[in-house]
Amino acid sequence: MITVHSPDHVLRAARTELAGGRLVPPFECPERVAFVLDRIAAVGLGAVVTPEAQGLDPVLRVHDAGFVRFLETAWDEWVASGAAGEAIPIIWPARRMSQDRIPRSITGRLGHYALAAETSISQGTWAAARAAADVAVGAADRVLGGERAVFGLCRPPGHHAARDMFGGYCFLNNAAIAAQRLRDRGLSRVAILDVDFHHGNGTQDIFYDRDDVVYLSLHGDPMDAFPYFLGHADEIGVGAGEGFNANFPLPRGTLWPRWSAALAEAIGRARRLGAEVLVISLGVDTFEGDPISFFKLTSDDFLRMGEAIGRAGLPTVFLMEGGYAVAEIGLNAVNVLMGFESV
Ligand code: Q9C
Ligand code: ZN
Repeated sequence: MITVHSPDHVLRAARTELAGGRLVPPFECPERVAFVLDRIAAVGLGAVVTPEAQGLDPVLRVHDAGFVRFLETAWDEWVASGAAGEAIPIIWPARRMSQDRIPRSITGRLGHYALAAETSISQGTWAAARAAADVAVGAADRVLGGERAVFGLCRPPGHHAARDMFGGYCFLNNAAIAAQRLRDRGLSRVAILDVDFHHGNGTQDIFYDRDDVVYLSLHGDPMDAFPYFLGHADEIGVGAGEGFNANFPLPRGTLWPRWSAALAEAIGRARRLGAEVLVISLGVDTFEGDPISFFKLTSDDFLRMGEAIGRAGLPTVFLMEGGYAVAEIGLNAVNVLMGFESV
């Protein structure tokens, strides 16, 4: 399997994440990709190629132009405002506050465009986020060109990024950008299958009223897990999109038997809805050793996950999302790809 990868991911190297009332080194760090590349080389998965630069057109197909402009300029404005640390939002347009007037101040705009406070904007964040979008498009284009499956080693991840919001370590929604690319280049129905531990609130948001991109997600029950305010089983889509969104919230301590039963249901749904291609939001933070999640999948379970996805028999774009047990992320992510290839 070909891997698409951009060395520019290292430009996202924030020093701070707000966690437990402290500023700590971010869980979402550049070493994650280094471990995945090491494992790809160790098992001889296949060639690693650099993506073509795409410009912003594929990004603007799914993201708000004002939001994209904000991401582009936020760091420079933050520095110009005299702040010493990284850019972290401190206030939001919460209930009964105006949602539609976008403040002039960088602090006000951070609150307008953020959905969470753990994710600081740092120097280089925008360049890395753009490179991850190029990776997603590069992977989609290779599947359009006839590859059975391609791995886009995206970093930073994307599935929490909504049309006009960043957070949860995500800035641009790589999976949504890839799915839209597949639609724009001729496929009629795309299914995004999100196996990251967290619900992909951003992806759901982007496609919630559409029937041409199905969103299916297995994740920690939002009553107990980030992003807390989306990802319930009764969120089924709206308007033309009704019936084209399916959430499978699962409890603390979920093991392979229960997780894989939900996976089988999700894959069955994708097939019945007529998906021609799968985009997999491949987070491996479902691993038993993940420091911020609460499922209990083993490294061997990731092989079985890949096999189950392979048995769907559809062209597949894998895109990296989360996974914070850094020493095991390569083993776990590449196990999914090897399981897929074994089918
Ligand atoms: N103190 C992805 O997996 N909350 N994002 C973490 C840890 C944010 C995860 C709390 C989790 C975001 C792509
Ligand atoms: Zn995650």
